[in-house]
Amino acid sequence: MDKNVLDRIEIIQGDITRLEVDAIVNAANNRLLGGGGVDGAIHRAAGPELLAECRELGGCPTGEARITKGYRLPARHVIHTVGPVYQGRPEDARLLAGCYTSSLSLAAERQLATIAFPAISCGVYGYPLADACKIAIDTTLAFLGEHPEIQRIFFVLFSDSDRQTYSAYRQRLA
Ligand code: AR6
Repeated sequence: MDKNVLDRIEIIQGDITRLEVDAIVNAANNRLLGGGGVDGAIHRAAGPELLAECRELGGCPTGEARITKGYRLPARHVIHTVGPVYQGRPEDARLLAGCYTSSLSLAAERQLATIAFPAISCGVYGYPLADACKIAIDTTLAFLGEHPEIQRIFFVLFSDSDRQTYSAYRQRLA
């Protein structure tokens, strides 16, 4: 693995709504009108202006992403992506990888240099964390290799055990 690329990803434990980055990624649903989990936390912290902008977007297909402003968040933008509900199909992995690629493509288009991801689909949507972690990191590393303008990706895990799973996988690649 190219060390420079691996050095551009950082794995941390914490609340993604607190991060001062160019964009945080939201694990949303197809309607993009808020919900529980990280989606609820982001809408609460961003304020009602976020929901108002989301209403204009008219939803988002699974595996794709849309971008809004960050409003009252420390992050400048929110990239809303919709992960698959885990059903153990090969399609799930393709859709989850699509969430990372679509989100990173939007960031690159807008020249955003620092982006933070939660563990998309790993809460209510039931994706096994160890499988999702490989997809998240492998897809992101491949994208970073082709996009030197993206400086830093943060993977923000809510629990310490989830952080350890991500850190262990990253270590295997070093
Ligand atoms: N910061 C970082 N990670 C968080 C935070 C936070 N503040 N809060 C939760 N997590 P989930 P999904 C972690 O369920 O599985 C919503 O209702 C959490 O521990 O938020 O993609 C949407 O509207 C888990 O590891 O998202 C959709 O309907 C991860 O974020 C549905 O849930 C994702 O858990 C999407 O489900």
